[in-house]
Amino acid sequence: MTTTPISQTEIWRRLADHATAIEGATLAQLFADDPGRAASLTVEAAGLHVDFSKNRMTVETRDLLVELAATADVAGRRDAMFAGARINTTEDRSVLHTALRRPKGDSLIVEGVDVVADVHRVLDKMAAFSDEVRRGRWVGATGRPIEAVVNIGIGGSDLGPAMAYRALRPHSDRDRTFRFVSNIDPTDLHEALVDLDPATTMFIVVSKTFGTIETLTNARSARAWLTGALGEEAVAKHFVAVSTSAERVAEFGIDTTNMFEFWDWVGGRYSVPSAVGLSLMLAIGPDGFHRFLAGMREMDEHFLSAPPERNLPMLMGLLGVWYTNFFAAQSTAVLPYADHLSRFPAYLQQLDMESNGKGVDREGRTVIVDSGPIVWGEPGTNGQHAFYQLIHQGTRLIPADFIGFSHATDPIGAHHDLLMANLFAQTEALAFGQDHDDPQRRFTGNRPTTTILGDRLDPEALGRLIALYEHKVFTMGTIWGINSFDQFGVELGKVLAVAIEPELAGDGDLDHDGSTNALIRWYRANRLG
Ligand code: G6Q
Repeated sequence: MTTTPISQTEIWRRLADHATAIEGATLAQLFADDPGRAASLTVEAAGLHVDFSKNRMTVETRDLLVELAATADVAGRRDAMFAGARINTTEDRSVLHTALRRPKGDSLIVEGVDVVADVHRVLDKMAAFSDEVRRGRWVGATGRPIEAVVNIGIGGSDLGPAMAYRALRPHSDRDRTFRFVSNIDPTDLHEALVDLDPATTMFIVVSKTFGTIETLTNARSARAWLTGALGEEAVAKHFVAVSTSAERVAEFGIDTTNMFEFWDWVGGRYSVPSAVGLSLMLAIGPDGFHRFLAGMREMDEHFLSAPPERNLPMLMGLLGVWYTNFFAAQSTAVLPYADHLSRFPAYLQQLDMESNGKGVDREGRTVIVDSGPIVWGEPGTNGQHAFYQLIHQGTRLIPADFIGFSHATDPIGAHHDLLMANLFAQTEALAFGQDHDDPQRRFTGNRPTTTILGDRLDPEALGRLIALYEHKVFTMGTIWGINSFDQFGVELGKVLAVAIEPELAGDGDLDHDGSTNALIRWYRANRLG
């Protein structure tokens, strides 16, 4: 069935008219006109307090955006995703990361298989393994317990666990060291291993396909480092794998009894709640990991059941579309006022830009309006002393999410109050600006922000935040008619370098364009010098 592109619908035209009508209204005016604005545009749900009122919207905008969601059938597609329909049409797959956090005892039969039972079989295996390692009962080849865990993976097999480990470090077992190796640049592996002892080091090789060149190259070099010290037999006690391909894991030389399975219906960038999160479970323990899953589930249930006008991921996604398509915003900033969330923006870059960075819709047509925005950010207050200048006084409109917590993770003196005072001050200044006779010193204000507050950065809160953004991205992709679950742009990169690598060490003729030929010749001439 062919659908009407969203930009040709009646509601899109009404939104365009409405955008023109409220374009001139400043946030200062909107607050003056409606004293109840902060209350009516704040949503308290799923453990979060989210203030949308400093956005360039009115209640009427919200209601029109809710109509847009209905026209794009966000709710229908959401239900289809949760039920296991093959909504990833280009790869003919279900999209079931939400099944990864369903409780034990639930059941979801997809094409004859109870996927929730499968999920818990693997979660139980992960928990048993984690307990062994954490209690020192899993010993290495020389009989010593594991003191360091090195996760080898890239993209979706790295960003989630690396971000989540950093976010939840205070909840982790501090006696053990955790490292994450992703880059093919040899310095990444070198730095990770330089002070580790092979006898007490465990490697987790994480690759959905077990065919990714960076991961396999790093894993082979790690194996050589281990076996050089402890011999070939050591692999069985020091290497485990996380993958969908038992065959390739066995081929690599890892015993499949030490393999933790996941499924092709889990996209890489959505995989941290699967076995891909094994390093996180080793760090924070099975109970901590289950709390993380419970937080995700809480947001899933909210996304499934809350009415659109109080549905956090839907509202965030709708606002994302509002700014991208009606205010020509090119980027969006995510600014966590929690240093432990320092990798959260990088994680969201993949989640959002790999999902919605597409120019063709599900039906193969060119998407004629802008789609996925550029996502960026750094923790506050650091960013304030760097790039906030451009958000305050630059020429571009950059909607920003400010994330903060009422409790400090590591309380010291008045630090946390100062941190949060900065968050509140920034959103106030961005919205209302500051007048000045000197235009250089003038802050025009009217710069939109959404403030997302939680109680404390614990496993549940991290789970809620991740699921919040997953469903935000889903909402946006659905409105644009995009398949948010494939990544052909990444796959091209996986094959291109393979052809050039042997040319670098050779001296044969080159058949690229003039620039690439010259660059390869320069490298050949200089690489051994
Ligand atoms: C994620 C992407 C991509 C992928 C990596 C690693 O959604 O598909 O980032 O996760 O390329 O792939 P493997 O896990 O197969 O090694």
